[in-house]
Formats: sequence, C-alpha cells, structure tokens
Amino acid sequence: MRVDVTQKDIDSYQENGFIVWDGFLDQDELEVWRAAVDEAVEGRKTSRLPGERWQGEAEGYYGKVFKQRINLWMDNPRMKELMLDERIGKMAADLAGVEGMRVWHDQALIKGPWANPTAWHLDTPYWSFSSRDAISIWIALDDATLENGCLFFIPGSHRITRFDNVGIGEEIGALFQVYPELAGMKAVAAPMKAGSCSFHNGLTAHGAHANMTPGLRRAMTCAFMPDGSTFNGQSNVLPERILEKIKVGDLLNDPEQNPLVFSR
Ligand SMILES: O=C(O)CCC(=O)C(=O)O
Ligand SMILES: [Fe+2]
Repeated sequence: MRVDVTQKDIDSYQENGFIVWDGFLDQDELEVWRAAVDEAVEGRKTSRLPGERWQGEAEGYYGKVFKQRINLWMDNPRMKELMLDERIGKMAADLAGVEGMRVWHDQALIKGPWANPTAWHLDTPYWSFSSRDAISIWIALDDATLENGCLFFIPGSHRITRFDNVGIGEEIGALFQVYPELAGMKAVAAPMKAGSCSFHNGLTAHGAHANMTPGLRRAMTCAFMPDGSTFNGQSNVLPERILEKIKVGDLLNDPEQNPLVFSR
C-alpha cells in the first residue's frame, strides 16, 4: 500500500479539492480487496444499509447509476480490517489537515454494464454533519476508464460550494443550476488503473460517466468525518438506535457507528 503523503500532495489536494493516487494497492493487495468486496456485497443481498433502513434496491433511475452497498465494514470482518486501517485514516487526516478522522460510511459502488452516469453532485450536504474538511477515498477495483464510468472532478470547486446540493438524478447538470458560478469551470477526468485511488473533498463537484461497456466498474470508497463533528439534524445513514437519542449539536462519536480510524 502506497501511503507516503508529502507536503506537495497536501498542497495539491488543498488547491484542487482532489488528488489521484496511482499505485495505491499492489497486485496482491488488489486481489485481497476485490475478494473481500465481492464477498461482502454478495453477503449483503439487496440491503443497501445494515440494519432496518434502506432495504432493497433503489428504485428507478438511481438504481441504475450503480449498485450501492453501504457500511460493509459493519457486517464483514474482512472489510472491517481493510476499511479501518489506520494508515488510510492518516492519509485522509494529512490531506484534509485535521487532527483525527472517523468513518462516516464506506460504500461499494459498482457500475454494471450500461449503468447510468453519476450526475454532478457534492457529498457532504447529504451527510449528518457539516464540515468543509470531510474527505472520501475512492479505490478502483477495475480499471476505471472513459468508457466504463471513471470519475470527473472540478478543480477548486470545493472553495466555492456551499451546503446546497442536488440529488443524483436524471439531469446530469442539475448542480450547475444551484451553482451557476461553477458552470464555466473545466472538469478533469480521473481514469485510474485498478488498485489506484483518489481522494476528494466532500464539497468538490464530481460525477462519473455512464458505463458504455458490458463489464463491471467496481469501486470501494470510504467517506471520513473529521473527529469532533456534530449532528446537523439529517438522518442520512444513521440507524434508528442513534436517531432515537441524538440531538442537533451532539458529537457524532459512537464507536460502533463512527469509529475513530486515526488520531494524532
Ligand atoms: O463512483 C461513482 O460513480 C460516484 C462516486 C462518488 O460520487 C463518491 O465516491 O462520492
Ligand atoms: Fe459523491
């Protein structure tokens, strides 16, 4: 695993709101990740979340953007070992410039053959905390190409966006109605070899192509929440057990839900 973050990487991430990280996993590690993700996704059947919420495949257009299985770390021991790796948490904390990182949620995102494009969107505004320093790792388990649905980012957009957002729906450019100031900015494609990854700020505008091939575009991702973040009132992926008792402003620090992966 290539985990050596330099000051140059940090500067580049802070400037652009994303960084592509070639050669994150070596071939042996890639095989381990692929096997673990395939096993965990298979084990999850049609539940998008563990527990009682978000059971069954998403309906309609969104259900054909990707197959989404969230928080695989919670019910698959092999995924837990991979996702809660302190080295990944440290990379996320170093790039984001924070003291500690908790898992917000992991997710497998699998674009099947002829999957719909992933409309332009931001991530953090969906979540149950509001931080400008949330960050996601997106690991390519297959080569992610212009043909099968690689990611696109708008460099610098994380410094312009607010917490207004759009859903990942049929209108690929809906985000630009909310942020006309982004409309003139050029996007960068992020094709990646299998085993490479990217990190992006949750407020960076991003999306992905359709899958125009008969093969899979498998990705494993994890969103990290800076330690110390508090509840903003949105349920998102939180289970009933937590929603029953939490109040706006409370710390999101339940170790069974948001484990601390790294702290300085
Ligand atoms: O994999 C995709 O198509 C979208 C990924 C994404 O939006 C994310 O990781 O935040
Ligand atoms: Fe996203």
